[in-house]
This record gives sequence, C-alpha cells and structure tokens, in this order.
Amino acid sequence: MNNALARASGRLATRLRPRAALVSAAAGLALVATSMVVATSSAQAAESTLGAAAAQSGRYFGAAVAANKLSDSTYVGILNREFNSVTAENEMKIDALEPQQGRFTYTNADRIVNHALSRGWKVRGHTLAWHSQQPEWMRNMSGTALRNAMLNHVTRVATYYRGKIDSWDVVNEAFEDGNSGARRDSNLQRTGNDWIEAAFRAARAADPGAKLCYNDYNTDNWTWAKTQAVYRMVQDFKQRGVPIDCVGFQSHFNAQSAYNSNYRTTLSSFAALGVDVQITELDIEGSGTQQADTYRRVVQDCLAVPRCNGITVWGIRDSDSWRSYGTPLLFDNNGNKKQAYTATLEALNAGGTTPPPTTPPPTTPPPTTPPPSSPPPTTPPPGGSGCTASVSLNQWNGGFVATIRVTAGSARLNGWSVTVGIPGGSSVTNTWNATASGTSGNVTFRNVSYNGSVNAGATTEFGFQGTGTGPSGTPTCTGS
Ligand code: G2I
Repeated sequence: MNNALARASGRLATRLRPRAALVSAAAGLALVATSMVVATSSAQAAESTLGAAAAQSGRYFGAAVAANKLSDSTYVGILNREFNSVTAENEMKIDALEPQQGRFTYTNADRIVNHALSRGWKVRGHTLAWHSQQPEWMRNMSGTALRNAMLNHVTRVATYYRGKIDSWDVVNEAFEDGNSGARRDSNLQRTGNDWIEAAFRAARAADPGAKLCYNDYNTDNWTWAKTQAVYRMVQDFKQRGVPIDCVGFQSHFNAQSAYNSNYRTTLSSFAALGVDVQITELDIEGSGTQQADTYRRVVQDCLAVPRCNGITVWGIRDSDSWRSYGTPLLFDNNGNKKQAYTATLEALNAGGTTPPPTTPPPTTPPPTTPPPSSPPPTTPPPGGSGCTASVSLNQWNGGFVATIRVTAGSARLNGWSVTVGIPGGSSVTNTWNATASGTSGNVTFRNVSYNGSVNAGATTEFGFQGTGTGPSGTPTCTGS
C-alpha cells in the first residue's frame, strides 16, 4: 500500500464520513481487503492535500512564498502539491516594488504571482500601505508629499495587478499594541487620521474587483483593546461607506500572543459587520500534540464562520519561517509533514458543514458619498467668509492624484466648496474628504459632515484621483 492509500484507509478507520460509511456499509467488510476500491472512494470523500481539503467548503489554503525559494525543488514540490493560494512574503512590500520614487520593480513579485495564476490559485496582495518596510525615500517624507506618494503607490500597484489579486492587504498594522486602542504613530498616521480610508478608496478605484482588507496582528483575542479598536474602525468604515471588504487576522501565535478560545468570537464578530475574515499569516510556535491541537482549533474556528474564507500559513517548512526557532509551521526542515499538518488536514476534511462564502468580490465602481441633503447656501452670510484653495498634484502618464488645501480667511467657515477645472478627456474617479458634483469639466467639491467647519486662518484638505491629466488652473473656493 502506498503512502496515500495508507493515509486514506487510516482516515477511514478513525473517522467515517457519511459517504464513506455508506460505501462501507453497503459493500460489507470484504471490501476492506480490496483496498483499492475503498481507498478510492474515501479519497473522494476526504482530500489528501490542504488546498483540496479547504476547497471542499469553498475556502483556500495558502502559504507565504519567497521568490528566491522558487528554485528549491523540495519547497516548490510542497507548494505545488498542498496549496492553492499565495502571499508574497516580502516581494510586494513598498520597498520592494518602489525602491526609488516613481520607479517600480515588479520582477520578483511577478514570479510569485505568475507561479500562482498559471496554476489557477488565488493571490493575496501584501501590502499597499504600511509604516514598515518603506523605502528610504518614503521614510524621509511627511505631510502632503507623503500622503500623495502613498496614494500614488497604492494606485500604481493596484492598477498594475488589476484583475490578478483576490484580496489586497491595503493597510497593514496601523494600530498600537497594548491597552491604548490608539492608532500606531507613524509618518503615515501623521498625515492625518483619514490616511487609511484614503488608501482604501484609492485601491478600490484602481482595482474594483479585488477584495480590500485591513490586516493586523494581536487582533485575534476578542478581549484585547487592539482587537476592539480595529473592530470599531471597521464598523465605522462600513457605516460611512468606506470601501472595505475583509479583515486579515495574521494569527502569529506564541506564548506572548497565545491562541484563545474566544478566537471564533473574534472572527464571527467581525464577519457580522459585513466583511469577510481571513487568517492571513498563521504560525503557531511549539511542537507535537500541543501545536497540532492549536492548529486544529484554528481551522475549526475558521470553518465555523461562513465568512472566514481562507487560511494562509506564513511559510512552508519550519526553516522557512521568520520565527524558525519556534518551529511554528506544518512541515519540518526536511519538508516532512508534522503532526500539526495532519491535524490541519483532518480539521479541513471534517469541515464543510458551513456554507461557502457567498459574497462575490465587488465588481461595481467605488461607492460615492451621497451629496449633502440640503443645498449649500448660494449667498455668503453677512460678515463674509472667504477661503482660498491650492492644489498639489502628483501625476503620471495616464493618471493623477490631486490634494487640495482649503484655507479659511479671516472668519470661521461653516462649510466650503471648491471648483476645479478638469481638462477635457480627463475625469475624476475617486474623491476623499469631499463630495464631487461630477467627474469632468468644472467639478465642484463640497465639504463632508466632519470637515465643513474650519477656524479662521486654519486649513483642511481633501483629495481626488483621476484618469488623464490633472487640473492646471487655480481652484476657486467659496465659503459659508
Ligand atoms: O514579521 C512577520 C510578519 C508580520 N506581519 C507582516 C508581515 O509582512 C511580516 O513578515 C515578515 C517576513 O516574514 C520577514 O521575512 O516581515 C519582515 C519584515 O518585512 C521580513 O523580514 C525581512 C527582514 O527584515 C529583512 O532584513 C530581509 O531583507 O526579510 C527580508 C527578506 O528576507
């Protein structure tokens, strides 16, 4: 009996699925001796690889992949046999894709993406905006220049990969650890609290077919302040129509950040907000039965939540792990299956009781914020409330991101509108922190609820993205 048959009949003995049970009952014990027949039918009922087992309930099972290991035959052998989704471990980070500002290098990332797509697998894009792994030029930037550079990066990369990415980690790790529940301080955070939603809007405009995720670690335990803070952000995004489709739970488990039985509550609570949930960077330090049991529970928790639509482990063999000392993965250094592998496969095969996720990836254009319900006043109130507006433009061949700074005059503004001339043939595709009256010609941008009020002499910013050439004239600002 070869290995696969031995495994298959072992499974049959320990855990009969209904289909296998029927075959076995009908055929009687005699069939067990003719193991080919039994093994074949049980192999159909219980899959022998992680990807196929996950696919039974409409889920994927992925791995983080390093481009420089695609020439390692043991590594690629396991990858091709077991997985049906990949995440580039480092090759799609900002420093890898835009090492010099405006110069994009996709070679290594493409090796991973093409390896996956040519086999019909999914690709998780990781990651468009992050405080870490920024190239030198970006680390030294701040304010509007950084905001524009970030949006430009999001737009260019998501456009380049349009149609190829199942889910993008649009923003990674933006919250602080510990009890504060605050955003993590970073150069991106200092460009304004709305940087995350601006990134999501730019990503949606660039690739309307990809699911857009927020991804973080230490957000697995439902009682932790960081988990709750991310939950509130996602809830707020859903309420305000910020385009978010999924939340990634990295799930790097060890003694300091241990698996907790409330993990299922975390996954189901986020899912109840109307987003998919994905386990994006799973690894569990430990060994033997303890490690295997935790893997089993993580898989069971995902399978219990219909919108938990995929699991990715952060590497293949223990020796491939960023925490190799913790032997946290499913294959040992030689590529052999560990106890954790068997537990994972069994849990995937036992699943399928929950319906597969039904939400299709978004195919509609980005949601636009409805215009204010009351028309803006046409005459300025007594006392005058002037304002000025200036444009800062980031352009490339075929597209642009414009950031408009609105400055109040000598009186406080209660609302403002800015009219910008969009050149013929160009159009606005996406606006943040304002609502647009149209997409081409003279477009008027009006404040939204939270930024209409501007103190005398103070400023606020909004932005938009477009195809074609950006505006060239000076915008006109009207205050109320
Ligand atoms: O730190 C674990 C993960 C936490 N969540 C986000 C993930 O993107 C992150 O992955 C790790 C990679 O596994 C490491 O491989 O991210 C690290 C930092 O980006 C990666 O480490 C980097 C080293 O810092 C670099 O010095 C090295 O050149 O890996 C690079 C390539 O080996």
